[in-house]
Amino acid sequence: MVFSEDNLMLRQLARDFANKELTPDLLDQVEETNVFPEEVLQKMADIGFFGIKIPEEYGGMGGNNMDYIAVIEEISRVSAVASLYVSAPNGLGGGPLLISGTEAQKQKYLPPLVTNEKKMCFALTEPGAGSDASSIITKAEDMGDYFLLNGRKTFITRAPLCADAVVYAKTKDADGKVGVSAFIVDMHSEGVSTGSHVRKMGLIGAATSDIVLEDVKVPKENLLGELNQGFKVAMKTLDGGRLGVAAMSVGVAQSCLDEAIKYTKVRKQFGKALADFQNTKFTLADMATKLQAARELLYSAAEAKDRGENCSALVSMAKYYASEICNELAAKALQLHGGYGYTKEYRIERLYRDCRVFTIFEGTSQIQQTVIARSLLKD
Ligand code: COS
Repeated sequence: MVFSEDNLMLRQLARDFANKELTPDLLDQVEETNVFPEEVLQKMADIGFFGIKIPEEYGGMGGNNMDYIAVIEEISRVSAVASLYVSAPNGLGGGPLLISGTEAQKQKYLPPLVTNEKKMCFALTEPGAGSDASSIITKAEDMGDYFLLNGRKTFITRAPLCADAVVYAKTKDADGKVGVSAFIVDMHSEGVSTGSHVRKMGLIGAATSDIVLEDVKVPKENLLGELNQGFKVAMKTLDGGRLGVAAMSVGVAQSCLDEAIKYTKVRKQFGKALADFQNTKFTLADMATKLQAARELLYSAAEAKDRGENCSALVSMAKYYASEICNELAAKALQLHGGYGYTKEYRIERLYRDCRVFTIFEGTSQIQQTVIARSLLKD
């Protein structure tokens, strides 16, 4: 793997930022309050992390996927929840605009995402449409001057914090993926509400909620992409998003390994450090090997995406493998901590909770397997 000098500098910048600014005290406070302080988010935006993949003409860095995953990996190594705020404008938030926005839409919506003036979320999932994303029933009726949206989106990360949402809705009375369109919905419009925050197991500090749409009038110019072609935009956006989750998984998995090494070197039982037991050595070696394999897979998927290849299956492999081994490493690292790992005194407890969703959100492991298998079996 060859990294450009710019890429290495950006990685170092992200590592230094995470080590300096994302302090244990701050992260404890985030867990206690379920709020990520705006001033820290603003610092991330000021450095440019919210616009890594956004072209320079819209205020971003104009970087590539390798740049993006380097930053996500380094931030998530210290705080998975902080990395969600970096991934959103570069991934599920800004992604649909970059893929299918008009020039006017890009000019209006992308610069405020980069500066953190506004946040945007991705609203596809519904109570009855999770993995089966094409079975959404939120409706958008063409009323002549505007679209009228009705429906409910669920598990929308950062919804309560967002100024706008990209909402997927049916614009045609047809089954499945046919007739899905994307809309930019102003979250302050009449008829939009978010309901109460979901009480989650991990990633505390990035509020998640439903988005309820009751007779919401959406201006015609807020149709994103072509009418009835929204499903493909969602899938393309998820390719980018899944790469981000793979990077988060590698970052958190690295942290699990770091914690396991640190703890087993100092914890003594039966007269010697845990690290001196062969079982521990074998476990650490196994963890490091799987982590390295996940990292190589992540980098090759990002490189393929940067070359403009059709790499949905490779991205799914990276997301599938990295998120699964991240959970495995978290469980093994916690086991090595024994009873202490089950307490909030040790970082591993939070890492274990935070990464649990990596095999679930932006497509479960089983959805990634489906995407991979389809690419193997297609004629
Ligand atoms: N890039 C571009 N186009 C894509 C694509 C991709 N990655 N994936 C699918 N498409 C296109 C297909 O080519 C197809 O186009 P045509 O109708 O022109 O043939 C269309 O999109 C529909 O694709 P497909 O037939 O594969 O749709 P399915 O309904 O079978 O669904 C899965 C496919 C299951 C993979 C999809 O529903 C999915 O990813 N589900 C999980 C959703 C998810 O990740 N939710 C998390 C939300 S964000 S936290």
